[in-house]
Amino acid sequence: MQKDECVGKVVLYNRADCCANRLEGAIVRVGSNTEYGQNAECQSRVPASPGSRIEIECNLSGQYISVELPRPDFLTLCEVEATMSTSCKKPAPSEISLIGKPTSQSSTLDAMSNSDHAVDGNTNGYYFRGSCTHTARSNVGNPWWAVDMQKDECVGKVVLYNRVDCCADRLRGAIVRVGSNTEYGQNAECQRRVNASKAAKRIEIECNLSGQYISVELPKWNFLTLCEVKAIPCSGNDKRMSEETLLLNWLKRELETDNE
Ligand SMILES: [Ca+2]
Repeated sequence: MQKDECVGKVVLYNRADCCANRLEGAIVRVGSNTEYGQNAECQSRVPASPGSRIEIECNLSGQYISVELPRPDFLTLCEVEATMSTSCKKPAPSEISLIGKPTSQSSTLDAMSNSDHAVDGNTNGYYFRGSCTHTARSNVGNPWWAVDMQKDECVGKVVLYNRVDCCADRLRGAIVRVGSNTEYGQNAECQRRVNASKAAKRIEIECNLSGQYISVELPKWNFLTLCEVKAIPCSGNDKRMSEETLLLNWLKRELETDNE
């Protein structure tokens, strides 16, 4: 639409000579992300046995309207109309910006490995491109890295970008925490640790925890390198869930410990 609009309803005009069912289940989205699949879904999908004119309630703001079939099939639209509204909900931000927020780490190898390289907005995993962190050789305690978000945030997910030129396995078993204790090791653990047998290039960890600090800690001594850390906010439901999640996580960990 070339600028942000508050879209009340989207009207789809379906093919009438045949094949009307191909539009069944289609997802209409409105938002400003050019990766349209990331934009918010309207209030309903195209129903079964759609007619020739389908109205979908949206009340969403954004620059783009997209229509997507949730399966491989022909997508035909004879016309798309949008009615404007004044009652749009503000879309939730898709990321908690960590760029430029204060960071720290247990030790720093050299000038190329500063802790703020994990929040410089660059996910490049080649260490010598200078956008990754790197702790020094030290046998004092487990290595850690932390960012101060400067206010309480509900963190739905933490995304870790691992080093790719070598040494990806150093991140195995890493523990991600979110909380407001400046002794980061006291904050609640996210729902799982980085896989203990293989660490991927990009690792998503579900958290659904609130707090001012995100920290990443290795469970034993090794070099800790992070090429970027991103945080995705909780969705509304996650926020309500976070207390229960804390308890469930604790139970899960207790059970895992019993099994070991
Ligand atoms: Ca970086």
